[in-house]
Amino acid sequence: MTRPRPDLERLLADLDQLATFSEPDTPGCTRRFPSAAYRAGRDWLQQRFADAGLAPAIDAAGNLVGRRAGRLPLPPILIGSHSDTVYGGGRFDGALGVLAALEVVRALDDAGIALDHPVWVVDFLAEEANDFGVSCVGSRGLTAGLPAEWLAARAHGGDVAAALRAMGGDPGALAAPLLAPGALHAALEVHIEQGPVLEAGGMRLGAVSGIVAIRRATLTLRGRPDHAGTAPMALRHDALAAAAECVLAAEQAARDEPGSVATVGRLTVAPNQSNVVPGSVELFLEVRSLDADQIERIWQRVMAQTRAAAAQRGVSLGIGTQTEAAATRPPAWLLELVEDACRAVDPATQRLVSGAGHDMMHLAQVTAAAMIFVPCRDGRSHCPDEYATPEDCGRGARALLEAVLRLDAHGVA
Ligand code: HGY
Ligand code: MN
Ligand code: MN
Repeated sequence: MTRPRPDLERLLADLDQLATFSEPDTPGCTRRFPSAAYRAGRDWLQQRFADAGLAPAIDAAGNLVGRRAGRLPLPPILIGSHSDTVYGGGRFDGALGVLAALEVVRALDDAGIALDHPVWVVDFLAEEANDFGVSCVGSRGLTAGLPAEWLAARAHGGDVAAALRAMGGDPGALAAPLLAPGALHAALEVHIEQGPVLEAGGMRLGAVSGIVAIRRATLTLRGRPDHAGTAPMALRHDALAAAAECVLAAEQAARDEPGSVATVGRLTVAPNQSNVVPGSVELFLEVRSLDADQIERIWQRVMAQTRAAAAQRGVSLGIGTQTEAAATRPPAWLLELVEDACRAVDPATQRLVSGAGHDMMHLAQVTAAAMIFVPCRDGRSHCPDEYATPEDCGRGARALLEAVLRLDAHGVA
C-alpha cells in the first residue's frame, strides 16, 4: 500500500478560502451561530464535501456530515471539528480540524485506499459559547439530544430552535440523542492547542490525555436605575457594583484553586448610560477544571459571594441557562494509538490536557474519542492573532491520517 499523504497546498488553500467567510465589520474571523457568514461558510464546506464524494447532509442537530463508504458494514470512524468562531476569532480554531478531516479522506482516495470502516467527516454545529448560552449545540444534539429549555434559550430576537432550523437542523427530532452508544468505532479531532505548552516545550504534536470540565451559567442581577447625580450612595440598588463583586469573586476563587480557571467573559449592562446607576446586568460565568469537586467548590463560593453582594444592595439574583460538560479522558488504548500515530509523523510529541472545551467531550459520552493538538503561536487563540504554521497544519493532518489508518486496523477494545 502506498502510504497516503495529505496534500498540504490543498489544505492551506481550503483554510484560506474558509477564512474569507466572516461577518462584515468584525475583526479577525467571525462566524457566529446563526449568522449569514456562518451559513455561507458551511454552504462552501458542503460543496467541498460533495466535491470529495462524501454526499454531505445536515443532520437534525445541524451537523454537516459527509460519509465515505467502508468495505465492511462496520461502525464508522468519525473525524471532524467545528467551523463557527468566537467574535474576532482566528482562522484555525475548529476550521483546521474540519478541513484536515476532509483532506484525510481526499488523501485516501488519491492513494486508492479503501478502509474496512466507513469514515464520517463532520462540521459540528455551534461549538463555541454563544449569545444563547448553549455551546456544542451539534455534538450535544448528536450524543445527548437537546432539552426543551436549551432549545427555548433566546438571543438576537429568536430562540435556539429557530436558529437551528435556519442552519438546516430539526429541533423537533432532538428529544433523544441521534447517536446510540456503540454506533461509532471511534471519534478523532485535530485542533490547535490554544495554549502555550507545545510551543514552550518545542513539541510539534500533542496527544490529548484529557479535556477539562466546564460549567457555565447566565446570571441576571436586577437593581434599580437611578439618577447618578442625585441618588445617595446608601439608597442605591447598583446591579453593576454587585456584578463586579461576582467577577472578582470568580477570579479570586480560581486563583485559590490551582488547576482551575474561572471567567466572566461577557457582561451586559442596562441601561448602560454614564449618568444612570446600572439597573440590571446579565453576565456569563464559567468555571473549568479536570476536577468536578473543585468546580463545585468554586461555584458555591462564587454564588454565595454574589448572593451576599446582591442582598447588600437590594439587588435580585436570577440564574438562567446553566450548562455542564464533564471532564473526559480517552480510553488508554486510543490515547496510545493516537500518540503512536503522532510519533510516526514527528517524535516531538507529548501528552497534554486541554484547558479548552471541544466537541470531543460530548462524543466521549457515546464512543472512544481523542484529540490531536498542533502548536499555535504564543499559545494564543480566540483572537485575530491566532496562527499555526503551514508545517504544523500539515503535521496535524498527517497525524490524523495515521490515526485513522491505525483505527481502521484496530478491533474495538
Ligand atoms: O471555549 C472553549 O474552550 C472552546 O474554545 N470553545
Ligand atoms: Mn475549537
Ligand atoms: Mn474556540
